[in-house]
Amino acid sequence: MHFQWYPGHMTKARRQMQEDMKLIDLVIELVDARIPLSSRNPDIDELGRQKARLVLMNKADLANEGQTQRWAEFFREKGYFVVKLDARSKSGMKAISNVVMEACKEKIERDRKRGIKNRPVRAMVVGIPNVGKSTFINTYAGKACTKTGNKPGVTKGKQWIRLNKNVELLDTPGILWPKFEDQRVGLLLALIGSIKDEILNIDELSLELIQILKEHYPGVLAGRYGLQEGDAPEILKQVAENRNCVKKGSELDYSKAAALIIDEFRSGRLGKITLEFPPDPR
Ligand SMILES: Nc1nc2c(ncn2[C@@H]2O[C@H](COP(=O)(O)OP(=O)(O)OP(=O)(O)O)[C@@H](O)[C@H]2O)c(=O)[nH]1
Ligand SMILES: [Mg+2]
Repeated sequence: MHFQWYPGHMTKARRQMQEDMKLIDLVIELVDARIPLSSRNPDIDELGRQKARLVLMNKADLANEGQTQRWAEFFREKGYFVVKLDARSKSGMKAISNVVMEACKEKIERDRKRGIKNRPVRAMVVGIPNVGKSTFINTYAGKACTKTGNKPGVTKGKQWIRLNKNVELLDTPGILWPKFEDQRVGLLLALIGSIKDEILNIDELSLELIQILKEHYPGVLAGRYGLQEGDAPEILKQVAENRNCVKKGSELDYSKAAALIIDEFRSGRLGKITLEFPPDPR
């Protein structure tokens, strides 16, 4: 399967982000907890160097908890602050405020030594499309937030959202395009729904998903669809049979079965499933 993307957007977004970086202390990077590496654009490390870094493992409600834990440790070892998150839920937000202050401790200390008091930390949210940036900003900022408007002396036209007395957020999140010279990365992005389904071969995609499920989550497919976990095409056939996916003339409709499995994975109906695993032995 071959995936493609739109490099024109990439250059523009990157330039914009480079400018925005000059205004902030902290990069809040959202990744998808189901594919924590494939859902990040590694350029952010270059763009955000010398900034405090917070990785939010979003959609953690859909990911395997043990794997999310292991990924969190993976990122922490690399020097990022990490919070697991369901951006739709308000409950994780208090923890984030604390971690933001912790991540920006050095900046706050620097300010203090220079006699600057109570200058809010400025942060920017970044991440690939559909990772939950807008949801996060809405939940975190809530209704109580006030746009602080243009700040004279900073950059014209920048809107800041005042989260509380300590933190201001740039109100437009930075979009990072995923990188997929690596076809495996493209595949994983397609499975979580970050690439338009129209350009994908849904049957092939479902076979890849079945393969991962069979290997890392044995019994999940058997339990959900009442089948024997043989080879992937055989599993797809059984799903088509058991879920009555048929075309006119009672021929099996593999594409319908494929779409069904992928949809049930994406919506969490197959359970909490991580598709990518941290590099060290499990
Ligand atoms: N299950 C789950 N769904 C989430 C979570 N966060 C966001 N979503 C859903 O993911 C979808 C995309 O969320 P957005 O906030 O629009 O993502 P975005 O990063 O702003 O996307 P773009 O603006 O396209 O770059 C929406 O349907 C959200 O409801 C989460 O933590 N868990
Ligand atoms: Mg958005």
